[in-house]
Amino acid sequence: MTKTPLTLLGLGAMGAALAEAWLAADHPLTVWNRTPARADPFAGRAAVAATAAEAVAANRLVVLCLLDEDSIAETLADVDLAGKDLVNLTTGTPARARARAEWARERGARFLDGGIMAVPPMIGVPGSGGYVFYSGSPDLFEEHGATLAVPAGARYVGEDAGFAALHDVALLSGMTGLFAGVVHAFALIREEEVRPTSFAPLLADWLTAMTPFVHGLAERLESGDHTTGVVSNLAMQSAANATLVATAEDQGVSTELLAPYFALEERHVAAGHGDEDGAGLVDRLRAG
Ligand code: FVH
Repeated sequence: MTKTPLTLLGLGAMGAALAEAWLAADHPLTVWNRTPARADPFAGRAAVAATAAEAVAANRLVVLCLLDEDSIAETLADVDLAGKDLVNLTTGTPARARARAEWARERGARFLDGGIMAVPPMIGVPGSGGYVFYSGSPDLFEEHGATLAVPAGARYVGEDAGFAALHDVALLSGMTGLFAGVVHAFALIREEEVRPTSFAPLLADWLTAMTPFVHGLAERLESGDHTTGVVSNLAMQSAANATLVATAEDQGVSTELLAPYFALEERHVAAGHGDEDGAGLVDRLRAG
């Protein structure tokens, strides 16, 4: 079967991993990188373009994996995009993705934005769990979905070009809260005779056991009823906050990672919503 040829702009850690995956699947590939030496490992296996314009001209399907939005603007400033299918895998905000989609449309290109939920070693590895959120032109995704799914699973989340970034950033934000809790937990045991490697499986198992609460919370958000089905309500949770704070202080650990969440929780309880759970906090957070 003929494999779709494509162009990849950006051969950083992620770009290089993407390039290897497409080459392994026998897709004819044209690559370009601002610093030419980074393209050296691909010479002879991919066409190495001297300029971004030359790389874009080579194929209809053009994938970008650059550092940030400024690098896209710099790279594509004077490049002819008419008739191109532009796929942006550079991490950015939903607003930037929507603006870039409009910018591409004005230049005669179809546009798809992507949010990569993987790190480079997961790329091109079946079963790694890595995937990419895509949003934007449904026609582009329909036509090139199979090619885009070569490095990692492809999940289309809607025609609004901002949705891929929205999903990406929402998942990363959830992960950030998890990281904060993990850092605090290890800080508590740090000066004690508890080995971090013995504690780690306990923490990982506990977090895994707790994670399914997101489903009940989501159901309450959709129904608008924030109390039905609540197992451990905010009144109970916030009553335990004092114990968590006192333990942190006794252990010589700053409460700076816990304090903002506790403040939000206690504000919501004080407003008379102690019988709710995190679903109520979601709406309070939005209300400011
Ligand atoms: N690596 C990761 O774990 C994450 C996983 C999730 C998704 N991210 C995003 O992927 C984008 C690229 O990330 P990366 O890991 O490839 O990043 P670097 O290795 O730092 O490579 C950056 C490339 O961008 C080029 N570049 C930077 N500035 C410019 C510019 N002004 N004009 C043109 N190109 C530019 C850089 O070129 P060079 O420094 O070699 O010349 C690299 O090719 C990113 O959005 C992550 O958030 C990765």
